[in-house]
Amino acid sequence: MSEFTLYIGNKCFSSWSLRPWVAMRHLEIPFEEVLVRLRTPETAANLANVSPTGQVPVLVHKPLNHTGGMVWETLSILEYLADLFPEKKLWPADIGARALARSAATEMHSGFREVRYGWPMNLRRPKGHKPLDAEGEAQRARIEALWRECREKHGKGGPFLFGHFTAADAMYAPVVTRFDTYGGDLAPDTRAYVDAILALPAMRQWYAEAAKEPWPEPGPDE
Ligand SMILES: N[C@@H](CCC(=O)N[C@@H](CS)C(=O)NCC(=O)O)C(=O)O
Repeated sequence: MSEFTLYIGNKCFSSWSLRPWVAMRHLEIPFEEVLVRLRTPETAANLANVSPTGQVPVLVHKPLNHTGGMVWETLSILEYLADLFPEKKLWPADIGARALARSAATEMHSGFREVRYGWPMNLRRPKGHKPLDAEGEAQRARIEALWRECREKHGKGGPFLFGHFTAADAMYAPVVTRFDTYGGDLAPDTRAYVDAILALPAMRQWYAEAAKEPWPEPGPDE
């Protein structure tokens, strides 16, 4: 039995859940997962049993007595894993790259609202270009500029934002799915980064499990 339990939502659309899940799977940190089905009349009560915020993801790590074993908020889960597993290099080693990776991850955690709402993650939705409003398009351009900056400055060693896979990639993984679903023809460097994330075996597993979920998929614009 693993020391870790990760509480997540529906794989089809729970974008926040995907972030720590893909990091843990990709980095081969063993964990058990518990899916709390979202968008049902019982969801709020079920989440209240496992999450101090009524939201997922929540990581439970039994040896962590201080908070009853719970770590919540996506970025703080990734930070906790980075502390526990320094050898997994969840943040780049170089201090400058690390600062950029943390800035990019935090910008994602606190922003890009119009992209998130205009292009909601829905892994069952057929691909097709969906324009965003002006604010959303500006945020989309900012995301691509940020990816470009990370890749140009620090991405020489591999296909990810900082070469090897980091917490910044985990934070942008659901955004990658949105670019793939709604973005239409992507700039070549954006396409290459999107394809690198989508090709991860952990991402393929998440997509496959999302496809098997027996519940009705979200509506076309959810
Ligand atoms: N700031 C939170 C956001 C988490 C969040 O919004 N989670 C959604 C699922 S993706 C949720 O639990 N929603 C509760 C619900 O749908 O009832 C984090 O970083 O983890």
